[in-house]
Formats: sequence, C-alpha cells, structure tokens
Amino acid sequence: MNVTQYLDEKLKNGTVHITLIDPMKQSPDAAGRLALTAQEVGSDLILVGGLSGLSQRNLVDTTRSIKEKISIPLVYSPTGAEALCFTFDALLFGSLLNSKNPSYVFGSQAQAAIILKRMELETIPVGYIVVEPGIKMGEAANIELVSRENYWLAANYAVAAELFGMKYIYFDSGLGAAQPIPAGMIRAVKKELSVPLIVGGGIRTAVDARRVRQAGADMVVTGTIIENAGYRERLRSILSALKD
Ligand code: 1GP
Repeated sequence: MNVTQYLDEKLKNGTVHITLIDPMKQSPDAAGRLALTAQEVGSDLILVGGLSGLSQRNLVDTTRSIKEKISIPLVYSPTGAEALCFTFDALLFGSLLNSKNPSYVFGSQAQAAIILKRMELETIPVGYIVVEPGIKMGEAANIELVSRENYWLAANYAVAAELFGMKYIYFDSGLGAAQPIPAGMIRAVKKELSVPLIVGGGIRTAVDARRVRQAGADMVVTGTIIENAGYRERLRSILSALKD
C-alpha cells in the first residue's frame, strides 16, 4: 500500500493527524524520538519539512533517525531542490500557489522532476495556499497572503488547485502562527472542494483542533507543539480531539 492509499483508508475513518518535524530545529536523534512519541500517541504520518536552508547531510541523518524508530509513513515536504533524499515513503510534490516567486510555484519542482520520476519515489501533488499571518513563510517565499476575511479568494484558490488535478489542498497560516485558519474560511473552502483538505498552522490546543476538524479539515498538521516541554500530553489531547 502506498502513502496515498494509506491516507485514503485513514480518511474513511475520520480526521488524519500529521506531525511536522523541521530538521533544523533539533538533532537527528531528537527528531527520531519526537517522531516515535508522535506515533505512540496516535499521529498518522510524519512530515519532514521547514523553511529553506536545509543541508543534504541534515536531511539524510534526520530521515534515517526517524525511519529507524517509526512504522507510520514518513513523507518529505521540500521547500526547494536544495536537499533531496529517497528514504522517504513519499514526497509532497507541492506548488505554493500564492507565491509571487515562480520558483516556488513551479521552478524548483521542474528542477527536480526527472530525478524524482526516475527514482520512482511516490509523489503526491499538493496545492499549498498560505493565509495571513503566514508566519515566516510569507516573507521567505514572497507570498501574496490570502487575508483571513477573504473566503472567496481562499475557495477559488482551492478549487483552482483541484481543477489542476492536485490530490490534496493544504491551507497553512504559517509555522508557529498565533491562530489557526479561521473556521469560517475552512467551511467556505470545504463547501466547494471535492478533494481532501489539509489545514495547518497555529493549532496548539484540543479546542483549536476540534474547531478545525468540525469546520471540515480532513487532515490536521501540527508542528510547533512538539518544540516545547510537555509536548506528549499536548499532542495526546489534540489527537483525542481529532479522533474521538
Ligand atoms: C506549518 O502547518 C504547519 O507549515 C505547522 O504549523 O508549527 O504552527 O503547528 P505550527
């Protein structure tokens, strides 16, 4: 079973939880331990990603350390073609749809496409849309952020990505955002969309997670909560809000 089939099966039973690990934030050993904890509390998938600047060595070491400890899928969400490795179960082949820099929309993807196809790594087409405040990402990737009130633009981006054939649509308010995407925006997008909706950024508590889920998110991504003490319990309560 490949990762897409795995996720399709999981989605039949409810909301999927994804743990995002940024290799730049801890040692490879610590990343492996975080991934194991995430799996133990019920996370469905480990996503490795972050902002640009990742070295090839760090990516390879972090991936190896995580892979040794977990049995759930390990997926890579690259920000560019600067670091690649093939020990992942799949790669999110993403386009940052509201970036004003073409290399985030299609350029880096084109640089790596033939290599990826030849390596026969599973690639999952994902349309990314970054919503205010778009912490760190907005500036780094020169994004024309979708305003938190502009539900119409958000839904149009999402449906455009669906019409382009993207398998999943990922709405992100940024790494470490103070608040998640507004529930009203998630509802407005979900109403128009026929493919699964991923929501991430700013989800810190069970209340946040439940609100995002009830608004219609099919998959929920959390990253920052594993960077602080007490993360096991916090993750556990988020998981119970998503899976109850
Ligand atoms: C960012 O959606 C992810 O791409 C995770 O965001 O770090 O705020 O959980 P947080």
